[in-house]
Amino acid sequence: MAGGGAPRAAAGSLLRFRGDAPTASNVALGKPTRASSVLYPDNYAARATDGKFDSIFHSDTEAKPYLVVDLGAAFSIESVRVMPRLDFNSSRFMGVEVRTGLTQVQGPDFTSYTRLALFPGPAYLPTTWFTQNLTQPVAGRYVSVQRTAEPGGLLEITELEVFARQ
Ligand SMILES: [Ca+2]
Repeated sequence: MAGGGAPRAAAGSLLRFRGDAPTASNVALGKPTRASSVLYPDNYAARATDGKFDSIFHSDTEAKPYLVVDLGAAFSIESVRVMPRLDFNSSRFMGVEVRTGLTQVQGPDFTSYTRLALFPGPAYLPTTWFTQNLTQPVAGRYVSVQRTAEPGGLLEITELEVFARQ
């Protein structure tokens, strides 16, 4: 064979150069999700991880409503971000904690998990991402999002994204 260099990537394969680090991607997308309650049947938990801005998870009124996504495996989480409601009710987004752990916790007490973020809120229009970039990656499989503001209320999440390298 002419040239004698390193084998070339087969046609159609992902080209990756030596030394490249994989880019962190949203590992919560499409993953199984559950919630403490759902106010309307169409606003079930997985609406928060479906990748769509025109669908929303909407809890009932509770002391500490929450949402939990199972990433399916442990990841080294580098950042998380949450998109509240996109309309005027975004102001209900208050005291929202994001935590992660390696084992399933039923809830509503997620204090055994590592806290990744506390977004005091409220959100104002136009609604934008609430983002927390972690100084050190945190290992986790289950990611909880919980309204901790007193008194209780509603938790409404358009999207939850969890970034890790795969
Ligand atoms: Ca959605």
